This record gives sequence, C-alpha cells and structure tokens, in this order.
Amino acid sequence: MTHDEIIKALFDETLVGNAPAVLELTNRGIADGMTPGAILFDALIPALEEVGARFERGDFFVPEMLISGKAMSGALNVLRPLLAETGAETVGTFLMGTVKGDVHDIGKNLVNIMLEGAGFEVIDLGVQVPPEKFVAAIIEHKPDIVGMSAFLTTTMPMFKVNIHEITKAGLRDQVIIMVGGAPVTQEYADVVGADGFAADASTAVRIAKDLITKKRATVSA
Ligand code: B1M
Repeated sequence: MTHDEIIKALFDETLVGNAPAVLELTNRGIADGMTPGAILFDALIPALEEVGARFERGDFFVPEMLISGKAMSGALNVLRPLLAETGAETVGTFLMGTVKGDVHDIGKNLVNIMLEGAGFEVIDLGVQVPPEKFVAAIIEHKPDIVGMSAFLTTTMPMFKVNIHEITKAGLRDQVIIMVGGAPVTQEYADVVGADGFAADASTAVRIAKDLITKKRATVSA
C-alpha cells in the first residue's frame, strides 16, 4: 500500500469504527515510515470531523460516534509514545480534566499527549470532573496550570462554575486556568475569566508555555 492508500483506508475504517483495521493500518503506516502527525491530522481527526458532520445530518447516531471514537483511541495509544518526545525537561505541572456532565475525552487526551511531549507533567482527572474534585486536586498537586475541556455547548458553563469554586477556595491566584474543547472560543474563555484558550493541541502547548513564562517573570519581578 502507498502512504496515500494507508491514509485513505485509515480515514474510511475510522469512519466506520473498525478498530482492529485502524490499529493494523496505524502500525503498518508507522513501520513504513509515516509520521504520527500525518496519521493524526490527515486521517484520524478528519474522520472524526466527518463522523460529527454525519451525526448532525442525522445519518449517524450515538453508537456510530462511539465506535469511531474507540477506533481513534486505539490508534492514539500507538501514537502516544511517538508524539511524546522523551527526555524533555519538566516545564511545569498541568492538571487536566473534562468538566462535569461531559464524557468526551479524545481531544483532552490528545492535548495531554502533546503536553507530555513538550515536557509537562500531566495529571489527568479524567471525564465528568466535578468542581470539588478540581479544587481538591489543586490543593493536593499544586499544579502550575489547570486545564478544563468541554465539548458540548451544554457543559461549557461548567468552566465558570469551576472557576468560581476555585476562587472561593482561595486558590485562583495560585494557578493559571486554560480552557478548550470543540465549541469553545477565545471570547467565551474571556467571559468566564480563564487565562488562556487554545483551539487545538499544538496551540495549547504553545499557550501553556507562554503563560508559565509570563507568570514566572511576574513572580520574580
Ligand atoms: Co459527541 N458530540 N456527544 N460523542 N462527539 C460532538 C462533540 C458534537 C459536536 C457532534 C455533532 O453534533 N456534530 C456534539 C456537540 C454539539 C454541541 O454541543 N454543540 C456531540 C453530542 C451532541 C453528543 C451527545 C449529546 C449525543 C447524544 O447523546 N445525543 C453525547 C453527550 C455525552 C456527554 O458527554 N454527556 C455525545 C457522546 C459522544 C460519544 C460518547 C459517543 C463519543 C465520545 C467518545 C470519547 O470522547 N471517548 C462522541 C464523539 C466521538 C463525538 C465527535 C464525533 C468527535 C469528538 C472528537 O473526539 N473529536 C464530536 C464531533 C466533532 O467534534 N466534530 C462530537 C476529535 C478531537 C481530536 O477533537 O475533541 O475537538 P476535539 O479536541 C481538540 C480541541 O477541541 C482542543 O484540542 C483537541 C485536539 O486538537 N482541545 C483543547 C480539547 N480540549 C482542550 C483543552 C485545552 C485546549 C485545547 O486547554 C485546557
């Protein structure tokens, strides 16, 4: 198979949620010298975008979204060690979670992988994280950054609730807060009082590094 054929097959098999084929094609592509980035950005992510578009049109239902998501997660497990460079110096601690009421985690996991690759220590609280769990984890781990993901317009308001609870616990000045997820915008991040927003995983890494550098410069000034 040529690389173009592998990309096309990966897209098609992710779309129909054929996890064994997606795994096999991912391994084959890597063994054949394809970059993890090409597999991710040219096949897997576009396939999930198409799944979302079909769901919106009523051509796909929740089970189809679920099996496509599982197929993508299997491939991400293969790509994880390749995307995360080893030996990078720790640049900071990043506490991450998908907000209460929301079970989407593929995008969050991808951000985690890229952060780890850039040298962050990532503490992942998982999905459906309630405000009190964010607060308890900040006290326990003392992270530099708290990251919150929301993938539904109905769960985005949890950012504000979480930030309110963090502020009420007297911890707001101690942490940088970043938000993200498919429906989130910079404007929304500003409205809820977050310090940073990113639309994708690589931008999230850049913004996280910038925010830490700025905070450390302010503290030492
Ligand atoms: Co759902 N879902 N889903 N879903 N799902 C979406 C999000 C949706 C857009 C589909 C659609 O209608 N087009 C839609 C939301 C509409 C809206 O609110 N505006 C939707 C819906 C409606 C639902 C349900 C309500 C369906 C139902 O039950 N009727 C339900 C909700 C369940 C719940 O959470 N309570 C539901 C369920 C599910 C599944 C469980 C079946 C499955 C999730 C599997 C899983 O995650 N383990 C699923 C899936 C797979 C999707 C789609 C198809 C794919 C999501 C994905 O993984 N994308 C999605 C459609 C779509 O997004 N086009 C959809 C790939 C991923 C790499 O991208 O998640 O955007 P993304 O992550 C990016 C950025 O957002 C950013 O970086 C990531 C990597 O580049 N980012 C950050 C993420 N977090 C960040 C944090 C940061 C910074 C950047 O800083 C902290």
